[in-house]
Amino acid sequence: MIRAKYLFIYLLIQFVLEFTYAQPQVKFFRDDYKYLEDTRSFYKVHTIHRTWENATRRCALEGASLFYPEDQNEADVVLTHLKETQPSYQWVFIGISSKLAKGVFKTIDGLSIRQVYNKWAPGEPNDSNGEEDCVILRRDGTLNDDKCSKRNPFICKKTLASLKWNEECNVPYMDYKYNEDLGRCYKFHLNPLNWRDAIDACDSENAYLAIINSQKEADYLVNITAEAPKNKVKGSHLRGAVHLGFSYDTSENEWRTTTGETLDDAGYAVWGNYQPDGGENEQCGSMFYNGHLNDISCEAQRCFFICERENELLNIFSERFGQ
Ligand SMILES: [Ca+2]
Ligand SMILES: [Ca+2]
Ligand SMILES: [Ca+2]
Repeated sequence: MIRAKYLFIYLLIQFVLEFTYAQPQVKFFRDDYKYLEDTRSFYKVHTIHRTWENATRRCALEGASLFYPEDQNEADVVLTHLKETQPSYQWVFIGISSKLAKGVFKTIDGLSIRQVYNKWAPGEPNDSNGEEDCVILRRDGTLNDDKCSKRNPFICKKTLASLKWNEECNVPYMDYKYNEDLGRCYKFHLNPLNWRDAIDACDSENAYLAIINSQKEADYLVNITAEAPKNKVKGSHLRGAVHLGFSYDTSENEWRTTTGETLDDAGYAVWGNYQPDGGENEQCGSMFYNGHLNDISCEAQRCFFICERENELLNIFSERFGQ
């Protein structure tokens, strides 16, 4: 009887696994991107206004690119989506500029504007004061050249066709690496964020801020931290520690992982010398580059972080059958 039950579960899991791998191209990129079937692409309307350069960089960091309409259909579809989600927005920066050569408008991937959506508002582009090299798309569907240093909303785009599926980790990010011993996938993020934003960043990739469950896992995180090209990242951020998924639970008066376990129950509670030392100012969790735990500010300090993810199906499989 028991054997039959397990056989059934085994077959069920096999079926689900096969189904999963037969269709790796699920229409998912990130939680914060919306898939539009009409253009077979994912879009995210960014509500934090940025300069054109910053908007371009932001999209690249998300593994996407600054949106521009390829044709009338895409302009219509995306403007409809914009009006539904952000009714007050009058325009967005798009991925077209004449930054390289005055008056020559090109897309961020090098196409002439004449090859894509090219519907200027009357009298535009006028290069007012000789200062307008970046293009905005207005809600009425017309284009205008504007100052690149202005801060505007913008949209990032990822086409379904450009999506590569990471089979081992079951995510659309090739930079998640599978560790066979631990049965988990990890990504070292080189974009410094504060702890709360790091939580969101992992979450949007269908992962979570890494939680150390064993000495072995701590050793591995120390390794990927050592190997990450951290020195190439310029700008001011805290060096020497990476955010991890634990914080101080003020109602329980103890440190707990984001899954609600005490550090001891989670399997690793090796603090650095004199840590935790920050009191009320440091109620979130991090790891020194040597693997020892450290309390850190939840908002004030930006640093690198590691996201962790498990393929739930594979996990059930290995727990039941020890494989
Ligand atoms: Ca203009
Ligand atoms: Ca873990
Ligand atoms: Ca500390």
